[in-house]
Amino acid sequence: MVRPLVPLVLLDYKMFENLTNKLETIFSKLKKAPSLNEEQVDAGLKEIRLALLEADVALSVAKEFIEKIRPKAIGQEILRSISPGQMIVKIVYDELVNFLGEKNQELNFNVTPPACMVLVGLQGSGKTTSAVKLAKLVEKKYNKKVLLVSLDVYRPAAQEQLKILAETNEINHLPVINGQQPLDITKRALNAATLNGSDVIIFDTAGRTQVDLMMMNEIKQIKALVKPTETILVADSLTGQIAANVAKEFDNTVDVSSIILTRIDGDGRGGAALSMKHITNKPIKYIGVGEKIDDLELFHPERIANRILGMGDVVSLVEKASEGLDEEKLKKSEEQFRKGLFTLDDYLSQIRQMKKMGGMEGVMSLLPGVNKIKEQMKNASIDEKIISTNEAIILSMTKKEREEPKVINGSRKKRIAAGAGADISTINKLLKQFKMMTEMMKKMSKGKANPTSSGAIPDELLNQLKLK
Ligand SMILES: Nc1nc2c(ncn2[C@@H]2O[C@H](COP(=O)(O)OP(=O)(O)OP(=O)(O)O)[C@@H](O)[C@H]2O)c(=O)[nH]1
Ligand SMILES: [Mg+2]
Repeated sequence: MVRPLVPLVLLDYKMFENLTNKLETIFSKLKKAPSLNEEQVDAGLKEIRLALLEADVALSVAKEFIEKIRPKAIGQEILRSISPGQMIVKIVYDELVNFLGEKNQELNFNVTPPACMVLVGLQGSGKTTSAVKLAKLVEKKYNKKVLLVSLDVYRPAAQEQLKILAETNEINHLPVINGQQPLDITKRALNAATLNGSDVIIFDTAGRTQVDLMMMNEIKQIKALVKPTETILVADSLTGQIAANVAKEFDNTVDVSSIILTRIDGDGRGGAALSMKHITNKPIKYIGVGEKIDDLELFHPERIANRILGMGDVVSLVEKASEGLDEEKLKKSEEQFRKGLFTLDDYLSQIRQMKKMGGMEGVMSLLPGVNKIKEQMKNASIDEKIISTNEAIILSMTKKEREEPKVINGSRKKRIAAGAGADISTINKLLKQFKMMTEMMKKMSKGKANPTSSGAIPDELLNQLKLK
């Protein structure tokens, strides 16, 4: 599609290093259509499936997810201001967010106090750390008195670990009695909570290197005693597929009510979240984003979806594009352009669209993998002000001048310069830039230049965009 828009000219040269890039390549070979056709959707979804697998989503989950999306994507109208590739990414993203569940899921305290919460999970998944983080959060956010209890009598010093963390962070904890077994500790905790008026008891349990029967039985017994409002599975997002299988086993055996996903600050690509949600259909309520006490955040499906697709913020770009761009105007200027009637007025409206999208910087910051272009632009010292200056210059022109820039002679330039508060040389630059653009557009419309082939802004155009 020919796009005679300044911002989109730049967008066309952006470096899509990942998914969108692949999709664009695929779509360039497919026939253009006003809405996504089956061929496009199939080709796109193939890439999406790979992206999901790369993000550690379990194969079965990825497959199922793709099958769900397919019928929704076919026939979707493609916004004129974005490409089919971006459209597919947006559809997949929305679906991912939807699928990952609601954000701001509240913890359940709905019992006569104390409300008991039991944290379970594999060894090293982050249970103890999360127990303390959660205790702090419950105190701060819900203004409740918490008692922290360690039931990990198996790993040496595990109870001591919780005690130290609790003391450091000034949270009540049940004193350790050496040799006492988990069920007895649990009973003692219930008594202590009643005595000291705790609203919530958070139980940290022992981990295992794998799910085992004894561990599960113990959890079942504890649950029977305390009737928890929450049985929270603490799962390490870095373990990807394993985490999903573990989630399933835990859920089948001890019936999990919600999930805390830890180490979201790490390199994992978040696929575990999708798998886990898919397999257990239990809400992910919080995510661990670091080792410190405050590093526990409410789960935001958008962030995980972003991470899974590794898209930078293509999605907000698409959203901004659909909000900010006037489809009718776009269509008109595209037609104009095809007829060789692209004017400075059209150019002006593009400049304004670009401004709406947050200027050059704004547009660039939304794109994934554009670091190279950002560098390129920085080195070329493109001045943000160029947008406003060009706007002022065009606004100082008469209608005729905007439609037929070639009539702009020396005296007209002087008048425009005075009106816009700009130098004649800046006006010359703008006119040259405009001329170059129209020439480039003409070439593109005749299919002589493929803007996405090089993946970079051509030097000529870049030089023209330099203000100084
Ligand atoms: N970066 C990061 N580290 C975390 C996070 N959660 C826990 N950790 C770290 O992971 C390590 C293990 O955490 P623990 O809370 O002791 O894990 P656990 O599940 O209680 O381990 P066991 O009791 O041995 O089963 C610690 O070094 C924590 O600081 C997180 O969200 N991000
Ligand atoms: Mg522990």
